[in-house]
Amino acid sequence: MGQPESREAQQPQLPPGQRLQRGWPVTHYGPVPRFRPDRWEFRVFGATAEEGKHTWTHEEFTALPYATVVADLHCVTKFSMLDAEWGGVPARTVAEAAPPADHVTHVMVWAEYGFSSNLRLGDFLDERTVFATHKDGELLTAEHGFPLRLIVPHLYAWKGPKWVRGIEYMTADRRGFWEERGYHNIGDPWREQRYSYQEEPGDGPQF
Ligand SMILES: Nc1nc2c(c(=O)[nH]1)N[C@H]1C(S)=C(S)[C@@H](COP(=O)(O)O)O[C@H]1N2
Ligand SMILES: [Mo]
Repeated sequence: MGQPESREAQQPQLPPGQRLQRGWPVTHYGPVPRFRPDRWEFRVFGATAEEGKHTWTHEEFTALPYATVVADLHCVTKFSMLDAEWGGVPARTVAEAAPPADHVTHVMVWAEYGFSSNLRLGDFLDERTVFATHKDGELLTAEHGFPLRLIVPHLYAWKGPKWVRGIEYMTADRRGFWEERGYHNIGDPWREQRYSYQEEPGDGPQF
C-alpha cells in the first residue's frame, strides 16, 4: 500500500474552462443591501406541508444547528475560488423544520431586492447545500452576503444568492433572476452548463 492519493490526484479541482482566482472578488448585480435586524426575517412559503415553523427572526435562524462544509466557488464568468470553509445552517435542516408538500419538485431561493435563483429539490436538499453565515470561521462581510447566503457547492455560484431572505417551495420549475437572463437552468460546472442555449429538453421550463 502506498500513500493515500492527494486530493488533486483523485480529481481535478477546476471544472472545465475555469481558472484559479487569488483572493475573493465580489460579484453580483445591484447594490449591497443594508442589514436591518429588526426587519429581517427568513420565510418559507409556497407549497409547504402544513406542519413546521415558517418564519424565523435573525436570532432564531442563527440559533439553528450549525455545520461547516468545505467547498469551492465557481463563477460562470470563469474564475474559481477553492477550499473555502462555509459555516451555517444546512438547507436540509431548514427543510426538516419547514417541510415541503409531497408534490414539491423545485425551490426558488429569494434574496433582497427580489433576486432569486431556482433549484431542483434534490440540489437544494443535497447534504452540502448550506445557508452560510460564516466563511473560514469569520462572519460574512456585507458585500459577500451578510447576514446569510446560500452555498450550493456542486453548482455555479449564481445558484447561491447572497442576502437570502427565504425560500419558495414549487410544484413546477420556474426560472430565477439569472436563469431568465440567459444562464443555464441547472448550472452544473462540471458539465459546463453556462448558458440557456445549451439546455437540452427536460433541463428547464419553456421561456
Ligand atoms: N443576491 C445576489 N446574490 C448573488 C448574485 C447576485 O447578483 N445577487 N450573484 C451570484 C454570482 S454570479 C456569484 S459568482 C456569487 C459571487 O459571490 P461573491 O461576491 O461572494 O464572490 O454570488 C452570487 N450571488
Ligand atoms: Mo458569478
